Amino acid sequence: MMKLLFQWIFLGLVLQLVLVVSASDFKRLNIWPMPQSVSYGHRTLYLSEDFEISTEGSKYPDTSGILKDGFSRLLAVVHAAHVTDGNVTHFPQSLLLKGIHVVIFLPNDELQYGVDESYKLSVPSGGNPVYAHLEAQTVYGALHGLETFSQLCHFNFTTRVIEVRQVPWSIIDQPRFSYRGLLIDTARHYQPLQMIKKVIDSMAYAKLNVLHWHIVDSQSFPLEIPSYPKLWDGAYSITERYTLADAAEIVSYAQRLGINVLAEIDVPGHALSWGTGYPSLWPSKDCQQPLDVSSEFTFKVIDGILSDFSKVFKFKFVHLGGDEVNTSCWVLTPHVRNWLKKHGMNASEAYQYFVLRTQKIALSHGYEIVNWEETFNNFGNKLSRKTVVHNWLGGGVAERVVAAGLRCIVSNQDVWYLDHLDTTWPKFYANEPLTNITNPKQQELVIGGEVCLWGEHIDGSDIEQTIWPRAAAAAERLWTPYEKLAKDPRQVTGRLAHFRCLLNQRGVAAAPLAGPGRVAPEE
Ligand code: CP6
Repeated sequence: MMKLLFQWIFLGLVLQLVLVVSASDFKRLNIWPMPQSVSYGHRTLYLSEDFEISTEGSKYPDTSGILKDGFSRLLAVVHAAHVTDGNVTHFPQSLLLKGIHVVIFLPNDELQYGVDESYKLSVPSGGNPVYAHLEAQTVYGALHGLETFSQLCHFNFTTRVIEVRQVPWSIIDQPRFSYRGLLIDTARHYQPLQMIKKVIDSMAYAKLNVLHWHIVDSQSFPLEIPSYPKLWDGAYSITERYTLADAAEIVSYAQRLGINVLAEIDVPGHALSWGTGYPSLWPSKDCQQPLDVSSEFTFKVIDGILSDFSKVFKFKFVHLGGDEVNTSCWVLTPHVRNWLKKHGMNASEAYQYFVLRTQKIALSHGYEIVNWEETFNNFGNKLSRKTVVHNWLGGGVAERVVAAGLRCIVSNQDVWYLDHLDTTWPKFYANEPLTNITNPKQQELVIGGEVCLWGEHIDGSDIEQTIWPRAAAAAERLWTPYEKLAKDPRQVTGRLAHFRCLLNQRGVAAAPLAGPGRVAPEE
């Protein structure tokens, strides 16, 4: 009889535990993007006032201070929301989280495409002293782990200290795609250096890892190019410019957060501003783009730009554009028309010649190449095998690109263009890069995706609320294993709303999930 009673009590306890865990599943598992695997309990620990990082046993020397800075940022963000004026000393030692023990297995901090970003994070439910444990192959995996840890921390308004609830935690995580990008456009509107850095900070919160910097375009040329110093005569003004040192600062700032910078020159179609300083780059004074295909000087300038780029932009890819090329200027300008005739080319062959010659220049500077999809659509079989084709014109091209054995980045304008204000976050969430691609070898060629914020209508005053929270929806699509993604985006509304509040608390002007042009998923 007693035995039966105990059995019932035991069963009751187990049931209760299961219920607590499953009931809190939706409400309280507020990590964004969702990790590959998560388990947690129902106890609480309190962050010690001298919460510290320990790196004992780590192979990584952190000579450049990347991990140390990552830990400082962790402390800053968990303390950002409120003044933690509570006193933790009355809690038993066994409930005080003393620090986080970080073990990194690789000694170097080279950041490149495909770097190992995995990590394992555990927070025990007690001990003496109590330490969280973080293991990663690289310091960049460790930074992701610190970000996840920061999202487990909550301010308690009664005790006024920071808690880690739901311990013990055990999290194993790694990204689904290696390329998780955000495009910003500093040619249509200049963005101050500080704003670009702020965008980079916010990308790290969502575990995005490539800043695609569409630096220059037809409207302006803000970047200094020492080889051809008059190019930035095409800047909007004397102040709306970046020195090459500014660009190097952006690259180094991003790298320290695990983010690569993909620099773009969009040739030959989106380059009118280049001719402000060097008018001979235009076919003529009154027909100013695309760049003059008939002139050797055009390719010299491209070579100079990519040579200067290679000193600063260390990502293995450079973006060479190649989209929206209207060749009518080439046909209408007498000296270009004569050149075409002499070389037996029609305008579309000249477009191909331009793109392929530019690819060779980029390869000679050690870069692999990204090109917008028109290049593939027009002469895909001629592109260098080191080309990644960047989709934008809608769905469907990725299947053809990977079937042709080339790599692809997905940025379908119907669902991943942030400047389209009427595209709602559930659409961002639901866009699946591997749609209709079932062959595993072909799936591997889709290296990831990118959300694009074109700058025609965006400047420093509204860039953050136009990026967030919608970019975060795409960030989960690109990070989280397919099986763990919500089939219906409405299931993640609460968790995404929580993440956007977190962004607000960290000083990022992320917009509400509902509002003008951002319709709530319930509607
Ligand atoms: N600028 C450049 C743009 C766009 C592209 N390239 C663009 C085109 C259509 C839409 C949005 C952006 N503004 N250089 C296309 C890749 Cl809808």
